[in-house]
Amino acid sequence: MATLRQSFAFLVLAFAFFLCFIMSTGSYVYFQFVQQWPPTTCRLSSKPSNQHRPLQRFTIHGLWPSNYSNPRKPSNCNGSQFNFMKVYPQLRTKLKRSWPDVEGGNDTKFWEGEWNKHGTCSERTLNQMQYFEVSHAMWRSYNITNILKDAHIVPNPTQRWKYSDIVSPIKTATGRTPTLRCKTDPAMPNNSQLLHEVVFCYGYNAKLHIDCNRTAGCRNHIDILFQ
Ligand SMILES: *[C@@H]1O[C@H](CO)[C@@H](O)[C@H](O)[C@H]1NC(C)=O
Ligand SMILES: *[C@@H]1O[C@H](CO)[C@@H](O)[C@H](O)[C@H]1NC(C)=O
Ligand SMILES: *[C@@H]1O[C@H](CO)[C@@H](O)[C@H](O)[C@H]1NC(C)=O
Ligand SMILES: *[C@@H]1O[C@H](CO)[C@@H](O)[C@H](O)[C@H]1NC(C)=O
Ligand SMILES: *[C@@H]1O[C@H](CO)[C@@H](O)[C@H](O)[C@H]1NC(C)=O
Ligand SMILES: *[C@H]1O[C@H](CO)[C@@H](O)[C@H](O)[C@H]1NC(C)=O
Repeated sequence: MATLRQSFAFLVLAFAFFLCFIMSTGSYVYFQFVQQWPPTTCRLSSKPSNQHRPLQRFTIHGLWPSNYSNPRKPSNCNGSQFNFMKVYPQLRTKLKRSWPDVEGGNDTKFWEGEWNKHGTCSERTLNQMQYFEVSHAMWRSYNITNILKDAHIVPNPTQRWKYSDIVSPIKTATGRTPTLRCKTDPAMPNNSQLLHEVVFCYGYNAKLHIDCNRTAGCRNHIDILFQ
């Protein structure tokens, strides 16, 4: 009996330590690599429109260490602050192509914001330089713009797509299920949503490309516009 109680206490203690460990390491389980469609970002942006760059190609929004139970967490972890010098000139040139600030025009500020909010939570896995290098490599690994184009999914003011219409060609090309995120434009009819982002998921080390679970990024049973 005493043994049983002891082992129970031990289990409780071990579990408590485990929780502390998880919390203190900025617990994330996998990465969401988020690419955005700039025209949709710009359309719903609150920043001055003279700074908008609605590029007709998918660009990086961010690489987000994520938790299944709370996809918005963790964030703003206690890591090193953004240091522009870690983004050496060659990397900067690459990021200007893959990770531009399409709504505000200050790329560095965008990178800073993403690092401070998300990158700090996975710093033990990816230091600042690796965080940006790996993100750029992920962007290069598949060209979503071209994958969709090859499936005849191109910007169009009226054509409507089902969620699966857009996911299928990406899944075929990458071998993994992405997640889509949509935005609703209040100026548009109620029954439509705009494709905004395509998410790839990666394992804890940001190496293994894995299936994403479908999340509440797009509303169910409502067609998607890609404009
Ligand atoms: C991640 O999920 C676990 C399991 O639900 C939870 O205990 C933990 O607090 C979450 N971590 C963060 C940072 O949200
Ligand atoms: C862009 O943002 C960076 C980082 O926040 C800042 O240091 C820099 O002054 C900004 N540049 C301009 C032109 O506003
Ligand atoms: C995808 O292709 C388009 C044009 O074909 C190009 O503008 C874009 O930079 C490419 N993206 C990637 C990730 O290579
Ligand atoms: C939008 O749809 C909701 C139900 O989904 C309905 O209650 C509302 O009246 C609609 N609004 C407009 C402006 O069509
Ligand atoms: C998402 O998928 C992972 C891995 O397959 C699984 O462990 C997790 O329970 C799923 N979470 C949800 C919310 O479906
Ligand atoms: C970062 O946070 C604490 C509070 O700022 C600080 O003492 C230390 O610099 C770092 N550690 C943590 C956990 O906050």
